[in-house]
Amino acid sequence: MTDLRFKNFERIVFFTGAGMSAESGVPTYRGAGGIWREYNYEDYACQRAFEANPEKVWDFHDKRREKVSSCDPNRGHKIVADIQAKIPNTVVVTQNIDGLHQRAGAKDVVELHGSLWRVRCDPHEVNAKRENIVREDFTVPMSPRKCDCGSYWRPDIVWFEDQLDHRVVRRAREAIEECDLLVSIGTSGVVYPAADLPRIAVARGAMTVEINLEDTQVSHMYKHRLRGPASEILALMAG
Ligand code: BV8
Repeated sequence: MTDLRFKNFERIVFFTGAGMSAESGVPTYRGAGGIWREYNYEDYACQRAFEANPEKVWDFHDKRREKVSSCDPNRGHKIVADIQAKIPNTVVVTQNIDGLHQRAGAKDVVELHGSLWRVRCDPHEVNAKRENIVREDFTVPMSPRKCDCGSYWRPDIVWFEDQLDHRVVRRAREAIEECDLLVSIGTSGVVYPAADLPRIAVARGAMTVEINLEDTQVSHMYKHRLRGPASEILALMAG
């Protein structure tokens, strides 16, 4: 039986999804009570919807800010941060926008889909020079909704049909190319290009583990599939 405990590895990548934050009370996307079951992303979480009705899109994201700010990192988040502190070449690559990895103490988290706690002003023009300003913002509700240039701040989130930031994707690729263990935690693996990234670790012959409550569309590609709540399985691997 392969000993999957973290202490046997030197370059670990944690690849996380909404299931990582489920035990903190943050709703997932597709599971029971999932966001996309209640809200159609085409009305609340895409560039078209934002241009058509920025107030409505901000009302939706303020609800998410309220919810996430009422949640705390769970034991799983803390174990991931703790392992990163103990095994320096540990990188957290997340699809989550909730910032709970960082609140648990994880450093340099690679946020593939952006963050609920960052805003940007794309059309920001100073003296006809376009400059995209991006800044952290932890106000709940988000205020003021408009930048001093008069445009609406936009959540710095990668919505569907948005391109991912190529610099962020490169950081994720580099970490996964070098890892000797990739642990996928709480993701259904249905959204691309994120769902493709763990394949790099498989191709490199790294040890690959999928932690999830149930089988997913991508379970077949993992050497080990550990079933149960993320925090419990992580505690076993941290033993
Ligand atoms: C793009 C931020 C170029 C937003 C998100 C190739 C094939 C098919 C389609 C495409 C393709 N390439 C591109 C596409 C289109 C699209 C896509 O992938 N569509 C899918 C639905 C088929 N991709 C895009 O649009 C991407 N951009 O490609 O740009 C382009 C441009 C124009 C036209 C085409 C292409 C951008 C995608 C990013 C979207 N943003 N999030 C927001 O939050 O508002 S995606 C969002 O869903 C998450 O970030 C995550 O990435 C994804 C999946 O969610 P999960 O995190 O996995 O959560 P889910 O609820 O699904 O699952 C939870 C899992 O946890 C379950 O398995 C459950 O069992 C488990 N679990 C629950 N509790 C626990 C647990 N496990 C353990 N313990 C527990 N306690």
